[in-house]
Amino acid sequence: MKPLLLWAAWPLWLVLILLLPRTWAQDCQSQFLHLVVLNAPIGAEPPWTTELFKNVADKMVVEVPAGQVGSTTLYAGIVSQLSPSAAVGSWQIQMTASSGIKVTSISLPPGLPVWFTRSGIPSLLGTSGFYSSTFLLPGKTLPSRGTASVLRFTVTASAPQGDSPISGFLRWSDGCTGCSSSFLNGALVWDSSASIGGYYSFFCERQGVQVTFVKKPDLDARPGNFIRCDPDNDGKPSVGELIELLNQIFINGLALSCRDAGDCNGDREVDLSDPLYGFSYLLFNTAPPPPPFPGCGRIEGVTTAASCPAGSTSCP
Ligand SMILES: [Ca+2]
Ligand SMILES: [Ca+2]
Repeated sequence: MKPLLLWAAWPLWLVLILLLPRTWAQDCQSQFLHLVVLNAPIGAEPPWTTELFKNVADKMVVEVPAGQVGSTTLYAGIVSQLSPSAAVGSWQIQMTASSGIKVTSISLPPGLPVWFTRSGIPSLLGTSGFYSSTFLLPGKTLPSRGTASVLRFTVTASAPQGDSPISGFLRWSDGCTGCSSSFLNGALVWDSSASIGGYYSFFCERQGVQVTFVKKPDLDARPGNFIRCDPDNDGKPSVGELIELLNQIFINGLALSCRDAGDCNGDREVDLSDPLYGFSYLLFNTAPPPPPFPGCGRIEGVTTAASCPAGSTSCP
């Protein structure tokens, strides 16, 4: 390819460059500091490092009863565990919540280090994100090998829970409110021995956390287990209950607690053919009912809570 053609193909090169892995964000081993998202608060006393990383999360799934608005609590933690010289004097975080979730509160967890104070007001709460800054008390630094959870925030679903999952991404934002120069995703640390360039350093960080609210399974909506051709649910078929099934079909109307148990031939209907199928099996030893028979069970995708509610039979 001639040099001229190479230059003409610059849009292709640009795309390739943009697709290169962003290794800087994952290269945690070379960083002094980490900003992590925790799914649980951790203790107030050192050593914290092991517990911090045990609780690190990059995605959370929260079950929510139908109709309620989902909510969960996350913790931001700063870890300075890789270098004994990585002391932190103050820090600042910007976060943005994508649509689907919103941040509804931000606070310092109670009972955690007394050397924190907060300066700066949480703002822009909601899907547009928020800004907060936290400073250590004068003369204090974080321990050089890990620290406690430092910020607690509540993430709430943007709508009541329905059948569909509600998902959003909480991420550390681009840019810096009040900074004279822009910086990439990150929390900001300054007045710190971990600073790079004398002013601030970037965290080796989780880019954020995916929070997904899903409908909590309704236990009453589960299908039950049953034995086919056992319409009275006593564990086995009998002539007497098949006569009763005939009565229901022709005279009284079906009154089966588990409709599937009356479907002796397994064609998903309960009609005259079912007691006849059962009589034939019991009296003339013809083919047995299809599964679930003679033990308990259900047919996935066929048995439903409507056709055989949980607890409607003697089956476990
Ligand atoms: Ca029976
Ligand atoms: Ca049938």
